[in-house]
Amino acid sequence: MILLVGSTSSGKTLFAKQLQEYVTKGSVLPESDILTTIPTVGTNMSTLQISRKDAVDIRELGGSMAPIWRKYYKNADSVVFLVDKSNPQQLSAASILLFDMLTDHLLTDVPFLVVWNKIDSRNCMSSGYIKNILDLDLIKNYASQKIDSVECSSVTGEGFGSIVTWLKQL
Ligand SMILES: Nc1nc2c(ncn2[C@@H]2O[C@H](COP(=O)(O)OP(=O)(O)OP(=O)(O)O)[C@@H](O)[C@H]2O)c(=O)[nH]1
Ligand SMILES: [Mg+2]
Repeated sequence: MILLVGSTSSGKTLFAKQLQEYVTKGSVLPESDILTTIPTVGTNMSTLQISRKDAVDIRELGGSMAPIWRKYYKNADSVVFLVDKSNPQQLSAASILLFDMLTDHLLTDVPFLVVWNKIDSRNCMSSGYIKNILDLDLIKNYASQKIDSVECSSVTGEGFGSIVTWLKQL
C-alpha cells in the first residue's frame, strides 16, 4: 500500500486521477477535461496498474485528516508526499508534516517520494527559495529512510514518467 499524503489542496486527488490516466492511456487528461476536485474528507483508494504484471494500491489521506494520518502508517509500504510548489504560505506546515512522518517509528524503513507538484503554475517558487524553508538535501542526510524527489504537474503530466519509474522499482 502506498500512502499518498500532503497538505490540503497540494493536489493529491488530481495527481492520483491523472496518474491513473497516464498508466492506462499513456497520457493525462487535457486541462479542459479536468473536473473540479473537492477536498478529500477521509481517504480515497485506487489501484494503479503500473505494468502488465504489477498493480499498486494507493490510499490518499485528505490533508484535513492529518491529525489521524498515523492510523494508516502500519500498512504503508511507501509514502508519496506531495508539496504544492506554488504555495509559499503552506511550505512551513508541509515541512513539519514531512518531519513528523520521517521521525515516526512506524515509517522508519519506508521509502519516501517527495513530489513537488504544480510546476506549471505561474506562482511556482524556485528550488533555491524553497531550500531556505524546506531543505530536502539536508533532510536526506539525517533521515533513516530512502528519500527521492521529483517535480511534476498534475495538469500537464510533466514528470509523471519519473514517478512511474519510481513506483516500478519499489
Ligand atoms: N495548476 C495546477 N493545479 C493543480 C495541480 N494539481 C492540483 N491542482 C489543483 O489544486 C486544487 C486542489 O487539488 P486536490 O487534488 O483536490 O488537492 P488534495 O491534495 O487532494 O486536497 P485535500 O483532499 O483537501 O487534501 C485543485 O483545484 C486542482 O485542480 C497542478 O499540478 N497544477
Ligand atoms: Mg484530495
